[in-house]
Amino acid sequence: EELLSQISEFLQKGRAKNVTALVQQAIDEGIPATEILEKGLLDGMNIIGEKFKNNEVYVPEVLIAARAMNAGTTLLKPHLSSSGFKAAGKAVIGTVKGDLHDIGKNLVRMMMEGKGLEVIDLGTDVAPEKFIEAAKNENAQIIALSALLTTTMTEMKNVVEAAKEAGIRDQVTIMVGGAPITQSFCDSIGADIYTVDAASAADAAVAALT
Ligand code: B1M
Repeated sequence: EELLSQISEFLQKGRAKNVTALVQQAIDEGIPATEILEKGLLDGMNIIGEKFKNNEVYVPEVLIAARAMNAGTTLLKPHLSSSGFKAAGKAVIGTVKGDLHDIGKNLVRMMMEGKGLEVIDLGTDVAPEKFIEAAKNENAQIIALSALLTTTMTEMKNVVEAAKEAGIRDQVTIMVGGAPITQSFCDSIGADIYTVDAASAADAAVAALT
């Protein structure tokens, strides 16, 4: 517990080296990866998020905290992947156009990979045409979209429309998620699946493939 709150505190300070060292220590001590993620890394990110909202910290601090977060989750990746059933299938994933938030998207990718899916990560600020082009070229069954801003979530609708225009709408499952996304938003834009977190996104992807 002490160790996990230290991880949270170093993450808030953006100290990537300390975060990775302590995450490794926690893994070595046998603390479950999901616990390290939730009570260490995500706890720290939530506190930063609150302070960001209240103007107690600014973009540069949040950015270095996010780097520390991504460093920590990369280390956790092999341990997050749940064993058991592995699905064969391909997904393209990205954060929508205009949106640079990538932590949630990276978690979804890791969890999907943990379930055996091949995931093509298009990164952040991805235009609708890019998603469609990649899905076609890669023969992906799933397009997974992440958005963190109320101003960019509307781009998800453009991806659905682009899939229709390209004639591939029936061949792909379009998944959406991110803090501002809801089930009713998903329904309203004609996407297929909304999930609240990365683990359920991976489960839903597997279900969609089988
Ligand atoms: Co930004 N930011 N940010 N930010 N930022 C938020 C999102 C915000 C809520 C902060 C706030 O004001 N309280 C706010 C959005 C307000 C709104 O639109 N309603 C905000 C803002 C305003 C901005 C800027 C506009 C600030 C500015 O410049 N003035 C700017 C926009 C830049 C841009 O994108 N064009 C900006 C910039 C940044 C940083 C670059 C500094 C940094 C991002 C760095 C990075 O990602 N590499 C950043 C961060 C880190 C945040 C907060 C603090 C944390 C986000 C995060 O990573 N959370 C965030 C505040 C907050 O969320 N409390 C905030 C952890 C992550 C694991 O959660 O991504 O939600 P999340 O993923 C979750 C679920 O949503 C879900 O799974 C994950 C959990 O398992 N999920 C999916 C995500 N994608 C999914 C896809 C799925 C399924 C589930 O299916 C496909």
